[in-house]
Amino acid sequence: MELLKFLLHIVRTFGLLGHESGDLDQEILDAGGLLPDLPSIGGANALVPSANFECPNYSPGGIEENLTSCNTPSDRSCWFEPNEWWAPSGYGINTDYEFSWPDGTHREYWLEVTDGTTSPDGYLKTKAKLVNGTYPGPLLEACWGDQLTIHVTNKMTDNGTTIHWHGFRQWNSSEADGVNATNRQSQGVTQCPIAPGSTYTYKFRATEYGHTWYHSHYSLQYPDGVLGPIIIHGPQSANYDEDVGTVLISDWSHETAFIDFFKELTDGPPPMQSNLLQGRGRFPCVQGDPRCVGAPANYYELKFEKGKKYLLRLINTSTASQFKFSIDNHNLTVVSADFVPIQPYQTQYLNIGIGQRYSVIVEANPSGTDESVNMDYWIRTIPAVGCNSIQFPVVRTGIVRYFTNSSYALPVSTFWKTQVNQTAELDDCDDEDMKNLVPVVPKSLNPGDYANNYTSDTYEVGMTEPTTQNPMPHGNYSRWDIAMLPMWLEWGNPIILNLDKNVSTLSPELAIVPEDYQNAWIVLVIVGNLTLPSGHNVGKQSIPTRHPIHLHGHDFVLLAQNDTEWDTPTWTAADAFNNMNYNNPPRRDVALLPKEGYIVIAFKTDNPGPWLIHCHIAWHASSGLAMQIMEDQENIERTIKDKQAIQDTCDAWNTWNATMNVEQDDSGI
Ligand SMILES: *[C@@H]1O[C@H](CO)[C@@H](O)[C@H](O)[C@H]1NC(C)=O
Ligand SMILES: *[C@@H]1O[C@H](CO)[C@@H](O)[C@H](O)[C@H]1NC(C)=O
Ligand SMILES: *[C@@H]1O[C@H](CO)[C@@H](O)[C@H](O)[C@H]1NC(C)=O
Ligand SMILES: *[C@@H]1O[C@H](CO)[C@@H](O)[C@H](O)[C@H]1NC(C)=O
Ligand SMILES: *[C@@H]1O[C@H](CO)[C@@H](O)[C@H](O)[C@H]1NC(C)=O
Ligand SMILES: *[C@@H]1O[C@H](CO)[C@@H](O)[C@H](O)[C@H]1NC(C)=O
Ligand SMILES: *[C@@H]1O[C@H](CO)[C@@H](O)[C@H](O)[C@H]1NC(C)=O
Ligand SMILES: *[C@@H]1O[C@H](CO)[C@@H](O)[C@H](O)[C@H]1NC(C)=O
Ligand SMILES: *[C@@H]1O[C@H](CO)[C@@H](O)[C@H](O)[C@H]1NC(C)=O
Ligand SMILES: *[C@@H]1O[C@H](CO)[C@@H](O)[C@H](O)[C@H]1NC(C)=O
Ligand SMILES: *[C@@H]1O[C@H](CO)[C@@H](O)[C@H](O)[C@H]1NC(C)=O
Ligand SMILES: *[C@H]1O[C@H](CO)[C@@H](O)[C@H](O)[C@H]1NC(C)=O
Ligand SMILES: [Cu+2]
Repeated sequence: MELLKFLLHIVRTFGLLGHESGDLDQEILDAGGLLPDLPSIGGANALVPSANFECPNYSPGGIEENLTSCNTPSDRSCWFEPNEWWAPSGYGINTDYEFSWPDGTHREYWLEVTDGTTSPDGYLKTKAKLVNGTYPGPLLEACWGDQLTIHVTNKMTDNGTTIHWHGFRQWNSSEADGVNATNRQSQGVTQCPIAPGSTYTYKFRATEYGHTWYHSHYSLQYPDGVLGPIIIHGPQSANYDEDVGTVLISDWSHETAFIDFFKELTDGPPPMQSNLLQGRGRFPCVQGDPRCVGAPANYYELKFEKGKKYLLRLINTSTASQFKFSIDNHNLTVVSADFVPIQPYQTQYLNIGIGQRYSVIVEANPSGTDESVNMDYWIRTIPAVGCNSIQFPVVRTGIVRYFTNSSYALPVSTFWKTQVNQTAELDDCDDEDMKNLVPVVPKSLNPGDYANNYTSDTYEVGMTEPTTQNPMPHGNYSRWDIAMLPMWLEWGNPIILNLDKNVSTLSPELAIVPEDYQNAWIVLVIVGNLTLPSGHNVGKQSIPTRHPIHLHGHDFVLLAQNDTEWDTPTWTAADAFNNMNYNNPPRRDVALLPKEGYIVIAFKTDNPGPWLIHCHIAWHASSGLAMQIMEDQENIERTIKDKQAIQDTCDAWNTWNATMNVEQDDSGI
């Protein structure tokens, strides 16, 4: 019960910092203003898929030369028609992309990471870090099966960088996973950081399709702006007319994350100032503050034509906040979770945890339509109570307008509140219900299939607290952990260059967990450690909280997600295992570990590599809530295509650092 008090304390603190969460039709924080004639869907950041992207007839000279595209507005499930010689089953939503994908073509992209300034919410962030000078960074597009070559150049002056391609399985290409090594006593994962002035080339195949994001995995760099969306064109499980592209939902801090992190270590979660939709927010600036440069003129807008169906590709790129997404008077039909196509289901709100993605189809057919009046509707992103620290949240963050009936003024539409139990809906920050996330391509496991049983593979997410006898290394702070010790990597010496070593001889701070199996199911039980560390202070971050857990290298199956305690006399681990859903459970790459509860996930060891598993709350990952799953160690080496490039990157990093003497101040990821 004491725990509950802590939580209430936090909730109230955040409430005081911010708004009255219950009042969803509060006055808008800034004038907003009348909106002039607007550009087409998407707006300034060019996050819209190119109209003429060559997909799926994308491979002149490749095997697809002889295949016929079949992806049309009336059948989005089809990609290539069956062809007796070249693809007897064709390619489409029922293809198991873990084993089969079109040949695709080769696409090459160049990205530059720079220091910069940006003001997405009208307030200047002076120490931003940007991809190609923009926040969010440019949209990368490809087609299912394409081979991607992406050159990343570090043009910053005082940071290394690495880019992680979130959710890609990186089958046989762990060297392209973009997870650097950190510092002094420990070692990195799949590469060294790219030193200023250097370039690293990532090569991998898009065996999956859908949408995702790329982001820096160098320390706390992504909250400062190093991220952008990716679309891999492919089939969908329901039909739509237009793809309006990726929609990024995020929190935003005016301070650099490197500084915010010290607040996290010393005082608990630092406040974030704003929330953004598609890189736009509205911060209530104090007049005369020189950093107050004015909010973006327009809200993020979608222009709808009545009767059409639109595909929205939502991504939560937050640092620490949870939201609910909704559009007044419009249902959302959810068709994919992360990269995995699911049986469509309808909802009015969608909970999106950090790092998670959902594709939704919105039919331009609002409830209660009266075509004699204006048809403009708010898009809302509501920070979940108890799951955000946004000081000045703006609930109404975007607008849907109908071509024929728009007022071009701010909408007067109201929240779905007449149709739901508002109290119940707002007072949580949960994942979508597991029961709704039914993959199109079914996969099941037999309870006897797994190599490790639950007793040997349970991990407790907890907080390691320094004591007088045992001060914490790397700064005497409390740190989150999942593998007993908070992770601390060594940037200059990644694990990928140490594959000949026995894991047991490496530093425990690297948090390496060997899984030396081939084609076996590995079941991981991840539970919250409910024992508070000694010396725990009310209000500190060691309060049991929710953690969005992300695994690299695999889509995992989610066997259980429960907000009650693991392995109690009345509900033992054996009871839990007997009651899990083994029959086509949800598959994805991020799942929320409920506060004080547990998740049970499983994956098949068919992709040799050192794969990170970590909390996607940036503060927690930096603090140490991460471990490296060393999958099938003896076979990793043969999957590495260009070891020299990895070595060269390390040499450049170590040379640069020899003069800069960069201090690693966090786990490294
Ligand atoms: C396409 O089919 C033609 C006729 O069967 C064949 O000559 C050609 O090699 C095929 N193209 C590819 C890329 O396989
Ligand atoms: C990023 O910027 C570089 C340098 O201007 C340019 O060559 C490249 O095409 C840009 N990349 C994308 C994806 O727009
Ligand atoms: C990265 O750059 C920020 C300033 O932009 C600096 O505060 C931080 O110490 C640097 N950290 C590392 C590890 O390079
Ligand atoms: C990875 O390697 C395995 C075994 O060699 C092979 O069957 C599979 O097709 C490879 N995957 C990719 C994406 O190339
Ligand atoms: C940089 O090099 C110094 C020694 O020259 C070392 O102490 C430090 O850990 C290195 N920093 C990183 C981030 O590798
Ligand atoms: C993004 O994830 C964070 C952390 O789980 C969560 O607080 C936030 O509400 C999510 N955003 C949306 C739009 O769901
Ligand atoms: C939204 O979905 C609900 C439940 O499926 C349904 O009753 C309602 O008619 C739908 N409303 C619209 C506007 O489609
Ligand atoms: C609405 O939700 C609250 C909180 O969960 C609950 O106490 C209340 O009974 C619910 N009301 C209805 C009408 O379901
Ligand atoms: C399950 O774990 C126990 C204890 O670690 C071990 O003795 C047993 O062999 C394991 N069983 C299987 C099937 O792995
Ligand atoms: C759980 O937390 C307590 C207090 O911090 C700690 O003593 C204990 O070792 C933790 N257990 C595990 C399995 O991490
Ligand atoms: C969650 O755990 C409780 C016991 O703690 C159990 O009664 C319940 O069935 C579990 N829920 C699911 C969905 O497994
Ligand atoms: C990469 O190195 C930086 C610098 O220490 C560190 O902050 C970051 O956590 C590292 N990333 C990984 C994945 O090790
Ligand atoms: Cu966490």
